[in-house]
Amino acid sequence: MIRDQETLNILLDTLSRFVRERLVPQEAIVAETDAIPDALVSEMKELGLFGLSIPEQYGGMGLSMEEEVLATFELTRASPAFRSLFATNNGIGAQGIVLDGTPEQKESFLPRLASGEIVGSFCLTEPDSGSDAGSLRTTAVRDGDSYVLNGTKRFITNAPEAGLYTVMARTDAKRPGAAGVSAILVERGAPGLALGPIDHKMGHKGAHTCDVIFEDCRVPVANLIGGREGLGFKTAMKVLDKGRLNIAAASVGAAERMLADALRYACERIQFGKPIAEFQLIQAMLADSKAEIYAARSMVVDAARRRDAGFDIATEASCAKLFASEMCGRVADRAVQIFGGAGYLAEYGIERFFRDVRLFRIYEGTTQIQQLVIARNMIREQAA
Ligand code: COS
Repeated sequence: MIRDQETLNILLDTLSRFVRERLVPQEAIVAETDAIPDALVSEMKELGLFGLSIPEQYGGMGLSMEEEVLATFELTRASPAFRSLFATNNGIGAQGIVLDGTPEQKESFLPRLASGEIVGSFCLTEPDSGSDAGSLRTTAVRDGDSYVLNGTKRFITNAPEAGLYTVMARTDAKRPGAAGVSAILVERGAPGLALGPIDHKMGHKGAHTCDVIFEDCRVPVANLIGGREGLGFKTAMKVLDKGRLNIAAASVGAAERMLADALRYACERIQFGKPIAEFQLIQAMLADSKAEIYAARSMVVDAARRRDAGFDIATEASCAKLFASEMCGRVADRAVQIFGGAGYLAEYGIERFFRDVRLFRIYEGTTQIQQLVIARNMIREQAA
C-alpha cells in the first residue's frame, strides 16, 4: 500500500541521492576499517533511517510494507553493511515490540529506536540452536518481580552496538519446544549481561556480530513482551516473516547494483576489438540477471502488498526470500565472471559484494528452512 505517492517519491529520491553521494564513495573505507564513520551514522539518523517502519506516533515514519521494500531497494544499492546498522531497528530488533509489545513497552522503547538513539538486536540463535530455533536453551526464571536469564546467544547482528536486546528464552522448563519460549527485553548495562569478542566474518565488514552472554542476568518482569509467557516463539516467527521479506528486498537492491556495475564494465571493456557487451555469451549473463531480478522484485512487491492488506504472508515471505537470495547469489557470480580477472581484485569492489551477499542465503532462515516453511504450509493447506 502506498499512502501518498508524491511523498514517497521524494523519500525514494532522497535515499537514492544519499546512497549515490554519501554511501557508495565510502564503501571501500568501511570495508577496510570495519567501521561506519560516525558522521555517516549521524546522517542516517537525520534521514530517519532507524525508524522507517516504526509507527509515526512513536517518532518513526510508519512506512507500509510496500513503501518499506521500495526504500530497501534503494538503500541496498550500496554495501549491505550500511543497511545492517539501521535494519535491526526497522526489523528484527524492534518489531517484536511493534507487533506484540504492551503500550508501556512501546512508549518506553520505540521512540529511542526510531531516532537511532539506541540500536535494537534480536537474540534467537544459540551455539546449539540455529535452524531448530524451538530447541533454544537460554532460560528466564521468574524470581519475584524479575526474570533471571542464563544462556548464550550467537551470531547476534549489531549486538556490539545495541542498547536493547529482544531475547527469546525458555520461561517454562517443563514445556519443550516452541511453547515454553518467551520474548524478553534486556537493556544494555543490565547486570549479568556480557558480550563476546566481535566475530570475524567473510563479509559485511562494518557490520558487527558477537555472542551475547547472560549469567544470572536480572531484568524486570515488565520487560516480558506482551506481558504473557509462552508467546515468544510466535513473536519471533512473525518478526521473521517481515524480516525475510526485507532480506528479499535487500537481495534485489544488491543484485541491481551488481548488474549495473557489470553492465557498465561490459560496455567499457574492449576485447577482440569491441566492447565485451557485444558478445552474446556476455549478453546471456546480463539478460538472465535482468529477468531474474525483475521476477524477484515483483515477488517482493506482491508479498509486501499482501501483508499491507492484512494477509498472513509466511509462505510468500519465504518464497521471496528463497528466490531473491538465491537469485542474488547467481547475479553476484555472473558479475564477477563478467569482470573477469578484475572481478577477483578487491579494488573493483565486485568481489566484496560477492562475499557480502552470500549471507542473504543464510541469515533470517537458510534457503533450506524457507523450503521447509513453504512445503509445510502447502501440506497444511491441502489438509485443511
Ligand atoms: N507466524 C505465527 N506463528 C507461527 C509462525 C509464523 N510465521 N510459524 C510458526 N508459528 C507458530 C506455529 O503455529 C506453532 O504454534 P502452535 O503450536 O500453537 O500451533 C508454533 O509457532 C511452533 O511452530 P512449529 O511447530 O512450526 O515450530 P518448529 O519448531 O517446527 O520450527 C521452523 C519451525 C523450523 C520454521 C522455525 O524453527 C524456524 O523458522 N527456524 C529458522 C530460524 C531462523 O530463521 N533463524 C535465523 C536467526 S534470526 S537472524
